[in-house]
Amino acid sequence: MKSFGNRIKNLRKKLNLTQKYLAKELNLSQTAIGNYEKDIRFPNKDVLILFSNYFNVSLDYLICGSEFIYKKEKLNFDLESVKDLFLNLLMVGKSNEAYILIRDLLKSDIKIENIYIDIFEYTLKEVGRLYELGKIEIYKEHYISNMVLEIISQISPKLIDFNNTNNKKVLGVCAGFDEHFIGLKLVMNYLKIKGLDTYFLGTALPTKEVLESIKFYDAKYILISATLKNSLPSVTNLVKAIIEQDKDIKIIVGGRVFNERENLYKEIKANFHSKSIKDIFEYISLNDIYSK
Ligand code: B12
Repeated sequence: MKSFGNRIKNLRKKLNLTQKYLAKELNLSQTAIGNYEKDIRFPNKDVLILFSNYFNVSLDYLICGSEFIYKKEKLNFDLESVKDLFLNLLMVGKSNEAYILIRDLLKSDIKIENIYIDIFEYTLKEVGRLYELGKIEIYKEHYISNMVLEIISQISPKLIDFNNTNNKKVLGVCAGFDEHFIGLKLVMNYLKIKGLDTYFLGTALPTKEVLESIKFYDAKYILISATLKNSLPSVTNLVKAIIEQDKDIKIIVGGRVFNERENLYKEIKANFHSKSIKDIFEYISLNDIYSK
């Protein structure tokens, strides 16, 4: 039978929380959480109640590992309806409610990676589509894009699991003066959830700085994003400079410019391109089986 420490650790991992984050939420020290999880110490009654309320599990389950795990009915969500609810809340300016919805989802069975793909990615793309069709005002597109970014950063402490990094270092940068960084940020955060060591460098970075950052962070992969058509020369030059400095690094390109022309990435000598966030992770995990 699993120990008390195992049960606490599993409950924490299920919510994608770090020990540090949980300690802060419960006003305990990170060392105390670590000691409970390793069964070095056993909590007193008050701390047991704290765990029981926080994870919504019975004391019976915590102490004896009994069958009846959840105290109250578990939160149940249907992703299809939730994604539209999230978008609609943002459409009418209710960002607090949208945030609370995501916080509740994090306590359900839905995986955080699905929240990224089915809710955040869906919302941003839908807003972009509606904007291009002239069906929503520019201020709404700006507001919603910014709120999604804010919600992503509010939940991001839960993403970092220091025990889960596999040391594949991945840099991400936008091409030239392209300010469309949301797509790349989404990709980078997803990779972070999957345990990769990510470094998001943002926009408008001179080539020399990108090259230095590759050495400094000892990057094995670099992701370059380009949305504007006139960003292509910058990506081409950057890819060339990177290959001259480091033949082993894998260069992955993406964004609208590459989505519109399937084999463009090969023409500029990058190793890989995909529109799908999951494919990018798969490529990195399996290393080069898709490339060339
Ligand atoms: C939001 C937005 C903005 C925001 C950007 C906010 C930000 N910080 O990112 C702001 C307001 C800054 C902006 C500015 C401009 N924009 Co704008 N913008 C958009 C809009 C509405 C949505 C883009 C978006 O966020 N999509 C959602 C994300 C999730 O999708 P994505 O970027 O494609 O990313 C996905 C994939 O492509 C992939 N991906 C992305 N990057 C990478 C990288 C790698 C390595 C990989 C593997 C994958 C990958 O993963 C993502 C996940 O799904 C689009 C319209 C649209 N439908 O796209 C116009 C659009 C891109 N913008 C456009 C234009 C013209 C501009 C401006 C010139 C407008 C102006 N006159 O000022 C400026 C340019 C500023 C600059 N120097 O870059 C045009 C581009 C036309 C073109 N092809 O050149 C578009 C298409 C609108 C249009 N039809 O006119 N914009």
